[in-house]
Amino acid sequence: MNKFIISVVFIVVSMVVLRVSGNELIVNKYYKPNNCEGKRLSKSGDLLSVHYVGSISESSETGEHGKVFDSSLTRNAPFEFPLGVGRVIKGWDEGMLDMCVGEKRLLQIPPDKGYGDRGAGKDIPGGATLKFDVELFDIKDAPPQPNIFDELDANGDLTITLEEMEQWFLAKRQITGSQVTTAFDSEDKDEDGFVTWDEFSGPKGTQAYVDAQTAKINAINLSEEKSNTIGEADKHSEL
Ligand SMILES: [Ca+2]
Ligand SMILES: [Ca+2]
Repeated sequence: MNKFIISVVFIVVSMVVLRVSGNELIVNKYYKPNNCEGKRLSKSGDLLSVHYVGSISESSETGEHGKVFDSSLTRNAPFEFPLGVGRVIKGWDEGMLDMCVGEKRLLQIPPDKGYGDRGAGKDIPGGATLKFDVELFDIKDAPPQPNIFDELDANGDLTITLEEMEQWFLAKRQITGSQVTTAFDSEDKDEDGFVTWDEFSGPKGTQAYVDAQTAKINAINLSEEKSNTIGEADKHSEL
């Protein structure tokens, strides 16, 4: 697998490095097909088909540098996933936007856009920076995804409380008691007692859902402010 990585690194046709700052996602667009211009580009909600090799980055603070932990090549089948809906790690959702079929990228993914402090499996320890060599094979329209976040967030305030999660599981008759608490704790990454949309790792719609929901919340707040003001005015008129 290392051979594969080394060979693609040397067949560098074009190199565009997007650096944001320090511990951020780095997207190295090292190969673009000639006919990429004007073609369909991957966007949030699309169903992507990719080949990938995942390894521990040379810049990682933990783990064995260069260690390949997963590869679709060994399975000989591209991996399919909906982009931008929280079904894969953030580094993928953000690092594979605006790609055309045939394009190849190297993603360097910091822990907070990868597997965080918990890690995953024996080869990805907590705090690991990951490197993914990805090639896009196909873009399709994704079937509509369920928005489990929205189902969980019963009062629509864009945060999930333990109580909301308990109610949801109660209705689904899936898990109860301490199992729900465990599920909740694993989602509430900053342990503040609320699961935000960013924290939630399940199917949760796209940014458009968050924007629409935020607009609703703002509208409600505004009308509450108004009725409070009217209430105040009434009080004064009584005086
Ligand atoms: Ca809520
Ligand atoms: Ca939280």
